[in-house]
Amino acid sequence: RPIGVFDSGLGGLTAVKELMRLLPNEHILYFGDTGRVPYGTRGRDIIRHYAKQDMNFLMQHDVKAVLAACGTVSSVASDIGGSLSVPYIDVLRPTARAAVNQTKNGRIGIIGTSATIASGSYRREIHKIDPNIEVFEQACPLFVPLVENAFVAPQDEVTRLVAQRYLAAIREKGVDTLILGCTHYPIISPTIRSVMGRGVTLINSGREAAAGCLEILKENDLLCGADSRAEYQYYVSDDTDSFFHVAELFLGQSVQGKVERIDIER
Ligand code: DGN
Repeated sequence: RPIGVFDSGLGGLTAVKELMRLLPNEHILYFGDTGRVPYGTRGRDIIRHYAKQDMNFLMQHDVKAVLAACGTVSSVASDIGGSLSVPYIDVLRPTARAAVNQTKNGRIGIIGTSATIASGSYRREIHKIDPNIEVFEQACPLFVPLVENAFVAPQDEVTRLVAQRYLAAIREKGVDTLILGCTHYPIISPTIRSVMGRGVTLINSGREAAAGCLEILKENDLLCGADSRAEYQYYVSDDTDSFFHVAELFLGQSVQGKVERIDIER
């Protein structure tokens, strides 16, 4: 049975990429809600409604675990996995833990969608682990559309200018660790890194979520055997063309013949 991963669009591929690396024998079934992206600028009820539909879609495909590879869903719909018959993992706890382990000066920056930052979710997770950490937050709502529209090259001037504008305040705070709290953001991490400077470690929420997923699968004895040959299948809710380009660029492998469009509202 596959691991089910979902996100509002391309962002969850940052978790998929890491799952492929950590668990090369596992089947992965991905759903990117490209027809309804972005989630991060919408209200709580809509985000919860979409997230439940996404989760149900994965469950219909008999997945053995669900990974909500989306900071926004993790932040405003943290309870939706409670009723599932399979393990449900989100990005918050593993990402907060990685950031707290990483920081030396106790100053952590968090960037995410507007909904994620307004929810205070990462701040709470960090303070559960260490209440003395100073946290600085910034919503970066233009990053998701930039990624979805393939403005992802490290030399892209538009993305760089947007990053400079968003990150200026957080840079001044002297953080040594920055949480990329939206799973889309690691796709433009070269730009974010060059704006933040070398002294700042970026924490990739997609990657940390994948590591969290590995832990849970192990605990529940759900890992495939070494003789299993991984298969990958991607579903999207809008045209597949726009997905191909960034997906292949980012994953470094072909997704031809593996992407199917579905109607999530059905
Ligand atoms: N990848 C989603 C997240 O991690 O928040 C992006 C949400 C959105 O659609 N803006």
